[in-house]
Amino acid sequence: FFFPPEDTLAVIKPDTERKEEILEEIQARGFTISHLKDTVLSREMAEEFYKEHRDKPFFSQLVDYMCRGPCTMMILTKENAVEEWRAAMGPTDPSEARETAPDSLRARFAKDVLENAVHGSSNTEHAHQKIQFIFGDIGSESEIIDGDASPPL
Ligand code: DGI
Repeated sequence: FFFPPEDTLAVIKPDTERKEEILEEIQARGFTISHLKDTVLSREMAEEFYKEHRDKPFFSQLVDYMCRGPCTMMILTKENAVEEWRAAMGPTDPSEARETAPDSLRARFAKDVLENAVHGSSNTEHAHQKIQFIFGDIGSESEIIDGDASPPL
């Protein structure tokens, strides 16, 4: 199969030890780090970022964790990046990751199911949304502009 290059949003979550090793791993696995910035999320931003989980029992813990310190926000680019970054991270819970995907980043670097070191978008639609949310206009730089469009009267 041929996969065109695509972008995904990846995050190294607060208090992740061995961040440098994770950055090296990302490159060793063939991802290009197209953009990178460290951001401390406000509570409001963390709530928006994880709004899909608003009704989960762990939501407030998750928000606390995500705004506890700087997150390293990245746009990763690679063929099939969304799926490949999910595979590189491994399962949400590191105890499961150590069983089923011992080479994955969560198997190696996550503390527990909540403090699991890394985030990655689960599909291309989320990837576009979250890249826009975190990086703003950078996320739309490859959008095709309709040159024939006339301004509304
Ligand atoms: O896409 P993932 O990050 O692998 O997993 P997800 O979208 O289901 O959950 C988002 C985050 O919420 C996850 O990275 C850590 C946290 N989380 C998920 N399931 C649990 C959890 N936290 C706790 N405390 N307990 C859970 O069962």
